[in-house]
Amino acid sequence: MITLLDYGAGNVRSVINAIESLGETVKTVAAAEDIASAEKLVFPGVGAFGSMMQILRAKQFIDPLKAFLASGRPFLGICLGMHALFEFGEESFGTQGLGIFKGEVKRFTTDLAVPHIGWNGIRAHQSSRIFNGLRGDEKFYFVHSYHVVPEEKDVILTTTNYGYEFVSAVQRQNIIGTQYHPEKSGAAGLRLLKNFLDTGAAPVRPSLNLQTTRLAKRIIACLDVRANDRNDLVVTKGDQYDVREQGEVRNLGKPVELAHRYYEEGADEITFLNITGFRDFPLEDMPMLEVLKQTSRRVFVPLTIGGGIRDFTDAQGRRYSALEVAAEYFRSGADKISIGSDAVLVVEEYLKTGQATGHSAIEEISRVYGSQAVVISIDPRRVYVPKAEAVPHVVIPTTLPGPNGEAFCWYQCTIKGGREGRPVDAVTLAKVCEKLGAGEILLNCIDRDGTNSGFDLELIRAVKSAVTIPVIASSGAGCAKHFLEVFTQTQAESALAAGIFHRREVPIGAVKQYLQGKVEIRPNL
Ligand code: 1PR
Repeated sequence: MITLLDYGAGNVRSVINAIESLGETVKTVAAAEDIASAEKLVFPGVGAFGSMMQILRAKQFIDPLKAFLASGRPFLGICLGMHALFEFGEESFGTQGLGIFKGEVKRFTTDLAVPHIGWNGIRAHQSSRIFNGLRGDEKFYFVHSYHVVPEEKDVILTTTNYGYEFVSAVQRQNIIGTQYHPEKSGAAGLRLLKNFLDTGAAPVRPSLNLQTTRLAKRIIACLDVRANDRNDLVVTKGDQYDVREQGEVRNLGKPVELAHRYYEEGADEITFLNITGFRDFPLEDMPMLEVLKQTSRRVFVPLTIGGGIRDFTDAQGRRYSALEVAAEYFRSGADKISIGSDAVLVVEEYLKTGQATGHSAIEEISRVYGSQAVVISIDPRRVYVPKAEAVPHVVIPTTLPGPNGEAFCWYQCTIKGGREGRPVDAVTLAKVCEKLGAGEILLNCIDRDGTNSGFDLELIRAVKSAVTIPVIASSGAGCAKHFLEVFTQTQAESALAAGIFHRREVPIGAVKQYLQGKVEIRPNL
């Protein structure tokens, strides 16, 4: 029996799922006595340091936690759960932590994008049972803006490089803390969790002790999901967003099964897009929530879900906010949500006044769940113009001239799955969304979607150079070489594909094999 400290600040479902997948049962802490009687305690902290400590105090968990930590029983703190072990958190003006380890928690001071998001390596500084069976070049999933700075060097278990070397795990006897999320780190993460639970295992040090670690470029599998004409929920795929073939919605498989296949093949993340979400309301479309719940029980990499995230009033006049819709997705197992159509309308409103309302879906969801949890999915279409001043939008010169020899183009944002063009360009949209609190851009391209002709590098460069948040290049992947192109000829942090994976033309493993040694990636197992 593993006891899990959930203090009610966020989604701990994925940690429970990961532990249960190892054949263990999980009991969540309901009262202080549950901490006192725990055999092994896992503490996956979520949110901000100050509010975490405040809730722990209000629930009178501090003393039982300190008593547990002094007892020598096994403790694993994940992310903020590790931060809690230290004396002070800079994030909340010097809020006091549990003070088990001397030192503090500081914000990253680097020119690189913060939060540090994605798969990075670990360098071992001491032996530990958690390294059993790990090679040493595995990567783990990080998502954080703060890191610990221990005063006592002997507690440092691993370090990781992001602009500089920071402490990514600590251990003293049976107290272990990791900055990375084992529950989202695929097979290596599950192994690490299993090692933590296996208290009898001997401490080892991974054979390969890397001198420096690097953040990997991510390969993402995307599943466009909708009900077909027989009302079965299927993964479909369009050609330039047209998903019908001879009148029928293309059926490329079942969502949960396909997601699991991609997880096993080495996808670094999985994205589900509920492509009819703009007209069906997701909270009435329960199958999608069920897909997410089932997937998160078997897939241990980050999951993103998009489609229908907006304010909505149902037939009975009950109003739901976009935040409520997102909350339901998070509760069902999503790590990030993606906003499409609504983001375009929010940006149009913003551009009228140049003022944020503070109440848009982007602002509200990022305020509660953090910017790293808010992705903006852009569906742009290329519009050719003869000269740069032709339209009041961001226009770029193109090396692929238009039908009348036009040497310039702009990228018009669309809503409702490409059905309606709007007077906003993709570069401006990305910039404003970043300002409003979005943490990542999923950059599709209707012209390239389903064509296998390669990513639109001009579009990706234009958007990437306008924002500091990570950009996921999407649409057009036809072979492994296209991934190399996008990673070497643009600054995109991730690349997403759908058709080539669904049709088994190019497996994810083959893409990674091709990239190995050319681009930093999370290696195949
Ligand atoms: O507008 O917030 O309800 O969200 C709806 C979401 O559904 C948006 O993210 C939008 O991109 C997506 N969507 C709507 N209609 C379609 C369609 O295809 N008819 N899917 C659609 C867009 C997603 C792409 C695709 C890549 C890679 N397709 O991400 O996966 O282009 O494809 P490829 O590798 O085969 O070229 P809202």
